[in-house]
Amino acid sequence: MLDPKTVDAHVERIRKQGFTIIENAIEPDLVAGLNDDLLRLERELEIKPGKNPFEGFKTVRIYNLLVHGKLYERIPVHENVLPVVEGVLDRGCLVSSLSSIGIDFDEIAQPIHADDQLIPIKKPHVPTVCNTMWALTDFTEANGATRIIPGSHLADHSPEYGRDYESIPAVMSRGSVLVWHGSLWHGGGANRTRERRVGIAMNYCAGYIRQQENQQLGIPREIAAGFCERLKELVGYGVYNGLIGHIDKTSPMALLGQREGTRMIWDV
Ligand SMILES: O=C(O)CCC(=O)C(=O)O
Ligand SMILES: [Fe+2]
Repeated sequence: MLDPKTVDAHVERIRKQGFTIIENAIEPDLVAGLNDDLLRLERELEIKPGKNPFEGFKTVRIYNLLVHGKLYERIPVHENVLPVVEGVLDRGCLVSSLSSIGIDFDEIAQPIHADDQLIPIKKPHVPTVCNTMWALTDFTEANGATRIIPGSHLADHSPEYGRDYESIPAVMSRGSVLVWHGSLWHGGGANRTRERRVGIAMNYCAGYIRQQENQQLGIPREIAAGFCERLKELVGYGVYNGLIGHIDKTSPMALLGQREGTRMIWDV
């Protein structure tokens, strides 16, 4: 578990340069388990590579991972990553999407973009999105490590889609995690090696904006009922600041059979 000083240092780096890398954040057995299970899912769900320049033509993505087994429930709440995200957004943050991204040989670089560029608010702005990339293999310049443009989260606009920008590769070892401000300009790299670059895109957003993947409708309620309490909150069964997301003045937690403990705004 990260100590508070280390968490603060990562949050400060994200504030200043737009990103940080948490080295060796994930236990090797979890990395290995995820790698194995993603291959199982790819086979069983017959996942095929993307068919557009954004998702890639030689890139395999599996979405909505929380419906595919208990192993994936360990990702959003990970104690070496979530505190940094909470420092950037706040404790009311939400899971925005959870998917895998496997970049295969001969894939070209993804267009540089900002993950929050479809949110129409004037830039630069406070982080509304905070995304993380778990390296399940080493990330190298040659195999498609995420390309980033340090400091670009402070720009007053998003990148022009399809234009070339100078960027650096977020090189990191298997088990490390890249965390960035949603306004940072970045994109997946080109893979010139024979080995797949595997990452988990664990994306979060602020508790007051819409999640990219609809977690409450996309995850069957019986599955969500089996989540730990923090994960239930993170997928949207909590309320933000005691108000946002309520149902008839109560927390949606009640839908999961959870006894009501949330202090609502009206109780204050
Ligand atoms: O695969 C990567 O390294 C980055 C992917 C990405 O930025 C995205 O799909 O939004
Ligand atoms: Fe992205």
